[in-house]
Amino acid sequence: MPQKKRLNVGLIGYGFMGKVHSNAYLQAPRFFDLPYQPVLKAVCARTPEKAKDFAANWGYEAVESDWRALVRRADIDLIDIASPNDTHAEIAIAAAQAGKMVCCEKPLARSAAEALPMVEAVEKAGVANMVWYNYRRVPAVALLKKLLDEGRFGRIFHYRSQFLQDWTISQDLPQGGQALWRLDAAVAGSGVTGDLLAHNIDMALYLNGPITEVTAMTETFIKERKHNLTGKVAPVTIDDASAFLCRFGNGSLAMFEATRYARGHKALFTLEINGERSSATWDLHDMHRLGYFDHRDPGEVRGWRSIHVSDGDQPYMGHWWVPGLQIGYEATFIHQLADFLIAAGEGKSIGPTFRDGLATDYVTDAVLKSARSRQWEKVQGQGVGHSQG
Ligand code: SOE
Repeated sequence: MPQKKRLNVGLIGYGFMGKVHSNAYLQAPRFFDLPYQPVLKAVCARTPEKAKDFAANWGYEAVESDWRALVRRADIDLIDIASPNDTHAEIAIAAAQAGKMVCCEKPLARSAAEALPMVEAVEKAGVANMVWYNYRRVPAVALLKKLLDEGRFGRIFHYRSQFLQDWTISQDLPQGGQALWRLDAAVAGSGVTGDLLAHNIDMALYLNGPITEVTAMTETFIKERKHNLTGKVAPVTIDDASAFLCRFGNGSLAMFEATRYARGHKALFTLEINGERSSATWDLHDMHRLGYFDHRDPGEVRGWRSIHVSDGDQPYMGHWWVPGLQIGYEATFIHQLADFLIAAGEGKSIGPTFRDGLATDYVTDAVLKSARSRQWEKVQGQGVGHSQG
């Protein structure tokens, strides 16, 4: 086998996302023919003991405790940011200035204002970049994108999407600190708007194009929680639930909802799209299935098809097992990394790039603004995205 170019990865953060990304670096070259061989060079985290355990488990060669030292290392080619949202901007800008490729966990930043200099930095440096909006790479979603691009749906009238969870219902759950920083707006930027709706929005921009205006409502059901860093009970600063109506540039109307208070739902990401000729449905709990209705089918047999996207000629599936067998959540990150590295090898970039991440941040900003103003709000920065990747 010809020698592949080594790509030395420096990972920042060792939580849930650090694991998922590390797994992708290990698995992607085993299932895809990539121009690079990722090497797990160093992991960086503030707690050295935990970072050492993480490094030993995943096979990182070294541990760093200061991300600046990691970024300065000449032997690192790619910086992967899997640390909390308030750290993304500073690290990404420094990494771009040091000429590294940069992969960043979603959302790109806490606001579009914070994300914009990140986009400028990667574009000025000309470094490959991407945001880990992994759900675009579910095979059934990739098939839906292909069917839309083929024009099978005709004019689009409606788009609706939800992301439902239930893990913050208990009043006793504290906020802030490690693992629970998603409940602290100073660190996360917002609650479910930036954490969950951002996924729905990225997917919608990818499938259905730009969103022009929104009207939103948010709610914080539990107003006070103990803060892990101070030990004191403090006001809750995040939105627990967020819903909005919007208009897309293509004239379609949409409804979006995300919450962490939908008892019984753990990660129910759903979408439906209705066009003039066809409709489609998808949900993450049954992620291999694409619901598809085509009005042009002969009347006698016309009806909803449930396509089990697991055959070798369907997106990504030819790289896995034999037809009909399933893959999981982690595979979406493997697909994204494979697409990213193949494109980088050709000097190209694939979406979601930082610029695409910025487009999503503009929409989440408008949602939060509208929830405060109780008015329709225009989405700023129209035309900043969206790549087709
Ligand atoms: C929140 O619970 C969370 O882990 C998000 O942060 C992820 O982005 C989402 O994919 C699953 O839910």
